[in-house]
Amino acid sequence: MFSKLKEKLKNWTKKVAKEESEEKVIEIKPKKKKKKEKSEKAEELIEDSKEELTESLEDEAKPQSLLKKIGAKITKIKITEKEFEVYAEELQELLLENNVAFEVSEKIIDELKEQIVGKELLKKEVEDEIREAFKNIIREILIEPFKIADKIKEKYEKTKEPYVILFCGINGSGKTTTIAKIADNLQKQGISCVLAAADTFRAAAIHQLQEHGEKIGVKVISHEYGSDPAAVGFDAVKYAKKNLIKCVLIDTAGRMHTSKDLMREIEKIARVTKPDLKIFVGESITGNDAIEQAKSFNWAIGIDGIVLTKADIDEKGGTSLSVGYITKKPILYLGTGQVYEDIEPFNKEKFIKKLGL
Ligand SMILES: Nc1nc2c(ncn2[C@@H]2O[C@H](COP(=O)(O)OP(=O)(O)OP(=O)(O)O)[C@@H](O)[C@H]2O)c(=O)[nH]1
Ligand SMILES: [Mg+2]
Repeated sequence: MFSKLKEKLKNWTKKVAKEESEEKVIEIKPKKKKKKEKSEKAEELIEDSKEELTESLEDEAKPQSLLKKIGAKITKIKITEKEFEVYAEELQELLLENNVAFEVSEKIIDELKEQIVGKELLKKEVEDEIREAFKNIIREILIEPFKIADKIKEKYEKTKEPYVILFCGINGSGKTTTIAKIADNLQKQGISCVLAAADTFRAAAIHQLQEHGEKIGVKVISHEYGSDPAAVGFDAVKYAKKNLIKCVLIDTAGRMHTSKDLMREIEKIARVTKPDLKIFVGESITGNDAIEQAKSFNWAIGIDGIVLTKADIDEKGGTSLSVGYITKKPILYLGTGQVYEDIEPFNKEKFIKKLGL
């Protein structure tokens, strides 16, 4: 991820450090003794030499004074706005290439500028300082995810009611697979689940969910193809309440975020099933498209969290940064493959580590 970032940072710091004009060399030299006038009296000379002897003995006892004698050189530099602009341009290009949205890249650069420009830094520390500042900005941008299992348990303990999760996203983003992965994971933690086959539109969609249900041992509530998806969700919630099942996961048909009719339909599903959590499922490889989709679904039903799938085939990584920042919603999971275990709770520090800085 962001594989060239480290390299670019190194090249740039080398360039900046070479700029003699901006360099400030602080040279600490030993304190010079004032020359005595020839005309000074002999007694004065004797007194002086006594004084010098005591001073030099004292100096030797202090390591700092030893440094003074050597005349240590400490090189410091200050990065000017002009120098930063050169770096900023290269950095922005790199961020955009790695699926970071323009708006997010601007935010990163502005923050970095504030933290770096005009600050007096030790030459050897420049690279580390920029690297640390960059990591801290990313840390701030990413929203801390919560654990779904905790939310489910919390609700169940308080109300004995099921926790309802509605999944939405465009066609083929990985909704059905993600639902099966999450349900499997929850069941393994002792949290009972039921699935709602509310994609009554796409041929074989109900069958696909039923197959997953059989494999992971989870009941699937379904109606006929072409029936009202909101009614399927409603029935699944009813079933869960009756059978004291802790979590309902509602699968929905893939829909383009630009289709008004289909967005109205998901609004209805949300109205009828009253989900506790609305999850947008997007592909991490799509970059700016995923951001536009997340924005539209958020506008239509108000999403609470995000799952980014296909992270296993995404070499860029910027989508997580951008979708999270723009929607101000946490990334809850990353889909990392096609089998049930291929799902990872999103971890900010792990993400930062992957940046390779
Ligand atoms: N590599 C990889 N493939 C994935 C991941 N998640 C899902 N897929 C694959 O993506 C394809 C589509 O997945 P589905 O779960 O059917 O997607 P969907 O959003 O339900 O699709 P529609 O119902 O048609 O809108 C399948 O081939 C999945 O195996 C992932 O994290 N990594
Ligand atoms: Mg599906």
